[in-house]
Amino acid sequence: MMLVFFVLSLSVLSTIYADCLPLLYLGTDPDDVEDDHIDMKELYCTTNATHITFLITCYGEVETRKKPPTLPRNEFRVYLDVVAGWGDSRRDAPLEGADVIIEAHSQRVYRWNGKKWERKKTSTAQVEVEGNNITITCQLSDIQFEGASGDIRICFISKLEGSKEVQDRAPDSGWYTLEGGISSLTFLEISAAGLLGLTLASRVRKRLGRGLRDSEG
Ligand SMILES: [Ca+2]
Ligand SMILES: [Ca+2]
Repeated sequence: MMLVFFVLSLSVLSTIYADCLPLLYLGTDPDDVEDDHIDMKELYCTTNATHITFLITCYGEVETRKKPPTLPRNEFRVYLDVVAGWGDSRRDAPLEGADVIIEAHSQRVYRWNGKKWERKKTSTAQVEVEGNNITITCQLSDIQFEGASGDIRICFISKLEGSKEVQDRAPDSGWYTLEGGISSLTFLEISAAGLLGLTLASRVRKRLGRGLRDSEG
């Protein structure tokens, strides 16, 4: 058993060494929208010491604007619930409890100020579209990271350009959860830098143990 863990830990380490940004799989969303180019399929997230990146994969090729920069023509938003007990709690809020919105199509970042959504003018998300994928990167400081304690909840929404109606939501209900928040991921990366390999191995062991228990239970 120990040997298996050791080998697995090594392979995890080498994967992380390779690019220093382990992609964390958040989930798959069904083929539930007629327009494949705004139909979200797989959602990922990754982070390093300073930035967080989201990856949206769609069922079809993402349509882009004609003029540079290459941004999605239709609307893609990432909703984050970073600070527990704070956020948009209006009755008609599309996502109750959200406190940050990142827009892929406009590169804008909004924060909930207690009453309404306020654009953070100093923040610009870096957005890249390639085939079926959209990557959205922003600084950790832009997403109220300093206020984060515990889990971070993430939800993605897509709309046709200018449409009032949401065409796709991923997940279909609830949120994806980044367990332990960003600090746990950042910690993973620091570990991968070779400072705390053993600690990482033990974390992987714990995680695997939990996975095994979950699959048994
Ligand atoms: Ca979908
Ligand atoms: Ca969906």
